[in-house]
Amino acid sequence: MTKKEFLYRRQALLSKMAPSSGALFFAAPVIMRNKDNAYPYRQNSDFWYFTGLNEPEAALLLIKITTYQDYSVLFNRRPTLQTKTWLGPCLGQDAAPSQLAVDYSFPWDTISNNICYFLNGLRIIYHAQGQDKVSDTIVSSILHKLQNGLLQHCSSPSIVADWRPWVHELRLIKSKAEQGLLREAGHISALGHQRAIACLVPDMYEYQLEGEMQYEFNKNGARFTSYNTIIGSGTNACILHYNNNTKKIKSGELVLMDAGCELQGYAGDITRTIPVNGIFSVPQRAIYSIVLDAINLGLALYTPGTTIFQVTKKVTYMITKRLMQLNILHGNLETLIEENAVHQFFMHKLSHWLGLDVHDVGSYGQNYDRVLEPGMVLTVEPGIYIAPDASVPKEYLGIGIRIEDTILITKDGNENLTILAEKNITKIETLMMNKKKS
Ligand SMILES: [Mn+2]
Repeated sequence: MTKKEFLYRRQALLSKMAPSSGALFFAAPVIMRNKDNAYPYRQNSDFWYFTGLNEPEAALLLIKITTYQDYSVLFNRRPTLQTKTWLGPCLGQDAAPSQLAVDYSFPWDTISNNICYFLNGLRIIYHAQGQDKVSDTIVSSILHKLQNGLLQHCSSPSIVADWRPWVHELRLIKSKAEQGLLREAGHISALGHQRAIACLVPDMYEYQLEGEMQYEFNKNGARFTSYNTIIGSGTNACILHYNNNTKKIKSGELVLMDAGCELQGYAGDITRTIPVNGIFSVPQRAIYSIVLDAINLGLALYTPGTTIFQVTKKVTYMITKRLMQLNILHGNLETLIEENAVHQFFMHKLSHWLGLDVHDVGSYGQNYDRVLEPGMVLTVEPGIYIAPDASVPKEYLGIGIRIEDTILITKDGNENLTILAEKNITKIETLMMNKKKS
């Protein structure tokens, strides 16, 4: 991501801000896993979007004086011998202006005192309240100081507003550079799924398959996954957010694998469901075919000008009809549609935005009627989950299948960013069979 792109993003936000205002963005805090041992650090997506700085204890302040006059201030870690020894090098104040294209940089430990002077006299402060305690505390203590005249000759902004609606609208439309990273994240995620198919054998544990994916992501330059990998074999596939990944994978089962890598902050998101012994059984194949036809319908229908609502409606109609043919749903088709009867087997949304967050920000509109535009990136992920105790013909009990791709809306349709991960029945069976031979 170039400096120019970060400057462009800040300008896009500044153009929305009122004159005499400031917007504050905070780095994510370090989160402890146990005692003095932290979780791997993940930057706050909005802070990352405007700075590209992957350090905790940092804040960006954008100030708009007038339409023609604005500047930026970064507060970041002070490079001391102590931090250098224990944490390694950090960007520091000297390098920040040239590296991150900010006008000023001050040590993080001075934020409470210094920031007052920048906010003094402004009318509005934009802040995302409730994201984390540290930033809320800093902002409220600054406002308290200013409002109560604790600093002489200083006056406080009288309005606290939220920058999220603007910023999240900006993040929804992906630039060329972002599209490139999402394409690459999709590609590497697909390589992970390819490896999983190549490694899958009966009697391995779900977490071992997870490890194979992780290895492939790492090998291709992505250090982390973009969310907790789901490897659900057998009936675990029916648990939507299953991620214990501790069960032994058995021959005859399906294994649902929902995994994606994170590349420079951008998420991959793919789900595939594979027969462990290499061949879909008749009931597995019957359900799989419905989900496969559903995703293919979704992939064909997503174009600019349509909405997630419209596409979901057509996909749901098709799934309902097909579940009736299998005697899983019965009654009158139109009534079943009206009652959304399919919801008991397909209980999540067909699509979500994807970007710096796996469930990315940006308004879906009322009832998902946001009109799709080129540059939007979203998933297509129909699923059918038949709980072990559902009232359906018994051969279908415990089958859980989801197939998920990520697409970029283009000028005349969409580009499938995860097409490399195989989902066609014959091709999956061939891949599994050739593996046995070799
Ligand atoms: Mn997803």
